[in-house]
Amino acid sequence: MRKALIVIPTYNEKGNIKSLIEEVFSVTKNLEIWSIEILIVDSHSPDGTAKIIKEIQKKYKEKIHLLETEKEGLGKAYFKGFEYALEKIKPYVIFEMDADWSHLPKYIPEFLKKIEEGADFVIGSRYTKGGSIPKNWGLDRKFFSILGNQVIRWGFMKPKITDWTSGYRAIKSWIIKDNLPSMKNRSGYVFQVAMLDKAIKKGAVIKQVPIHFKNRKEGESKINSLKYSIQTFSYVLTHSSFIKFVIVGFIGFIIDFSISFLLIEKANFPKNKYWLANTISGEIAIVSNFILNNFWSFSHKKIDNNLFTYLTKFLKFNLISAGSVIIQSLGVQIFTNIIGPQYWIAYKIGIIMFVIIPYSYVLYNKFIWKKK
Ligand SMILES: Nc1nc2c(ncn2[C@@H]2O[C@H](COP(=O)(O)OP(=O)(O)O)[C@@H](O)[C@H]2O)c(=O)[nH]1
Ligand SMILES: [Mg+2]
Repeated sequence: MRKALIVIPTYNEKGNIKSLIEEVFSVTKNLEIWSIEILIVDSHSPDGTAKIIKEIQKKYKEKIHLLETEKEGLGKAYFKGFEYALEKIKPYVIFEMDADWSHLPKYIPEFLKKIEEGADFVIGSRYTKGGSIPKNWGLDRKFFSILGNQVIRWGFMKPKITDWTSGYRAIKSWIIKDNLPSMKNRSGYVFQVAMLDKAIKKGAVIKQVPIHFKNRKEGESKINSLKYSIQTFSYVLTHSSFIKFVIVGFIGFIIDFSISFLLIEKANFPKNKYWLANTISGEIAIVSNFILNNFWSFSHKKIDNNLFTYLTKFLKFNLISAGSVIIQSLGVQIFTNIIGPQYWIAYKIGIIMFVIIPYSYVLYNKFIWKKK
């Protein structure tokens, strides 16, 4: 039997937790290769949630664990819970699940099936075909959740992952073990986003299960959407390879432009040597882009420390960059011939945004900074 541990953080969930625990055991009782245990992480709920757990522990014995922590938010509760789970319970898979019946236990077997099929990390997605959020959510909550997920999804350029902030997940323990040390100070949604981002960067196989997310049964929400949205947004800005790659491209553009300007205007390169000035500035920008991408944008996929690999990859990088130049010049010329010369700057910007950026990002990922 493989052990699957459902970690459920609770703060004032006395109206929900008993029936939820019973439902978890009821929907999983026929699973053949999985033994299910539950870890409740309760932050000294004043409503006496822990007392209810201690009562129900009499019935389920060692199947239910209780960890009592200080009230320091959801991220911290998960952090402490995971630490405890890895040290004391040693499960094969760890679930995250809310206590308020928003995450229906009936989906647990589907998550486990995906794990059996080879997934390392299964997300219960509200934003995929077959999933949903409650219709009566307020406009602000809908706005933060839907828009936030789109920003994260496209910021990380991972369109297949539709729900980054979902708190209903099954994760293999090795991922949590690897990631936990860097998660200590992550709170709320950022905790969820960071855990998933790090798993992807480690090469974990990610799968989704569609879920209908329900309104909480009893009690009230404790999450502050605006605060978490801002934190999450800044996490994406600082951790997305794609966004860093765009910034590096912009730095390259500035370098290219300034050096050619200096050579032509200040060092007085002769007219028939302008091509040389632009070649020098362009190549310096390419070298800078290559280094910045390797040590910053794609630092999780850094090129092996081997001179030959470096040189071949640098050569490929030059070829891809040459491709960009050709696409750009041809594109501007084609639009100029068709529409007219007056908008050439718009053509150039459009081609960079919609052709060059996706083209080079895809090729870099395919040929230079490949998944290990
Ligand atoms: N242990 C612990 N659990 C918390 C804390 N804050 C929220 N939770 C739990 O986290 C889950 C999600 O919280 P909830 O208020 O429903 O957030 P929402 O669904 O985003 O509105 C619930 O099971 C809460 O009881 C906390 O500080 N400590
Ligand atoms: Mg809730």
